[in-house]
Amino acid sequence: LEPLYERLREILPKHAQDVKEFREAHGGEAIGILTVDMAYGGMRGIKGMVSETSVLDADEGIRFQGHTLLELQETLPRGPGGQEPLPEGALWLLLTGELPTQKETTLLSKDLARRAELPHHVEQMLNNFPKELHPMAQLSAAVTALHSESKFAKAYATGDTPKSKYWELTLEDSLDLIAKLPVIAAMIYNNVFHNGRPIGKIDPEKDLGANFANMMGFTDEGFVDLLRLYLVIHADHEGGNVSAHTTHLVGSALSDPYLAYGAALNGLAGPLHGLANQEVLSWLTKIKARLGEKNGGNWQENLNKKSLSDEVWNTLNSGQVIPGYGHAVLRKTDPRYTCQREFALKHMPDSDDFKLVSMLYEVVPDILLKHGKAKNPWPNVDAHSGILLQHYGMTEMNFYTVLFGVSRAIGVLTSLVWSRSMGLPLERPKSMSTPGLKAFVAAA
Ligand code: FCX
Repeated sequence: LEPLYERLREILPKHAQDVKEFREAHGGEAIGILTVDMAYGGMRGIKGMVSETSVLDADEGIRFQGHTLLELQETLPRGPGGQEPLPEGALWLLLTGELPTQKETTLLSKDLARRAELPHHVEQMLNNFPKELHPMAQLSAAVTALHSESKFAKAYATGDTPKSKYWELTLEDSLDLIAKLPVIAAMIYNNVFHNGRPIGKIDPEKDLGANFANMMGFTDEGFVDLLRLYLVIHADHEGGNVSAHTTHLVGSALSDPYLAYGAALNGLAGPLHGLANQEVLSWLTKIKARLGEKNGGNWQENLNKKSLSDEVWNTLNSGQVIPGYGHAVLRKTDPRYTCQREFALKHMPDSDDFKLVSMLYEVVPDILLKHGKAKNPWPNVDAHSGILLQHYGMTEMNFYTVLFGVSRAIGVLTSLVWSRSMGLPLERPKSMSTPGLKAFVAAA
């Protein structure tokens, strides 16, 4: 992987120097105001951290190193026989800021295949977990246990590793982890849902998405391509979301990438974050059951805007959120939703589940606006992913957030590499108590 390292040895130190000069010239300039509501309100709108790999625009959605997802679907190298971009290409782009060639992407695929093997103790641990333990808890525990492999932690412990070496060691661990995640995920999938069926061997000639699909027992080209798209669009969503921010925060203590990402996965496992994709599917399943209740299970016959509106209002009136809708930053339909909708229009236009999701898209935003709470009534990434997976036979919804977890590593770990190259310090914002805030306001 020398070409990638060579490129980064040019790009990252230059960037760190640029940041140093920028801070020397403008370090004291104000970039926003802070209000009492922001301190209580989950820090929404506070520009309080730097993340170089991607930036989220409220209307337009995410850009990876300046490129929209739509552009990336066109420009990133594709897998053999596929139409969707390769996650390895997104990884190269997020790391370097440059679009990779097909050759560079293939180089990365081969390198990751070489790094994929798990240590025996992690395999053993995964095989010993009870099937009832949620796949996300299994994933985060296994990732944390991979700490034993950390090159960063070992080098740090010697006491004579200069700070200038931190980013390379962080990158080594990150690539190792990104390569091992599909293997861990496939083992969890096969253990929990397929009686411990062996995952087979990684094929060094295949890309990460193809190997991942194959290890879980899927060979359909459509599914392989969906997985590639899935792994690209979930990879990064700027720095403030729970999984990215956790990786940044824990990594800022110089905990190695395994420890930092293990922590992030515990945040991704929450229903307001990554678990929403599982929640969407279980909500759709309940809606279908109710629509089919008086109809011998034939829910399709009762599918209309009126019956769906009733279901949405029922959910809201019982005090629950509509999973897959709303966002802390976005104020329009998430382009990650649109990518998946386009995929469905191409590959499964006649699917009943797709009709259901599409009709919800017509119904939910107006209802959320009438309900008057959510600042963003539009769908996010999680509203669509489940039914695509169902279409290809991956029906185990408890597993869906694990796929998100395999993907999210690509963005947040590359961001960690950038952070280490810039020498960003321990994150430690100031917190206040309510009496302290009151005294501050009274004195102002
Ligand atoms: N349904 C019902 N109410 C909603 C709602 C929804 N989909 N989205 C927001 N609201 C409510 C909030 O619960 C809040 O109510 P409260 O004042 O009683 O606490 C109010 O509207 C204001 O919230 P808002 O500022 O719009 O949203 P937040 O930034 O606080 O939260 C999330 C953003 C995403 C957490 C919120 O929209 C939500 O709960 N959505 C459903 C879960 C979901 O889809 N999560 C996945 C998000 C993302 F894409 C990901 O990380 O994977």
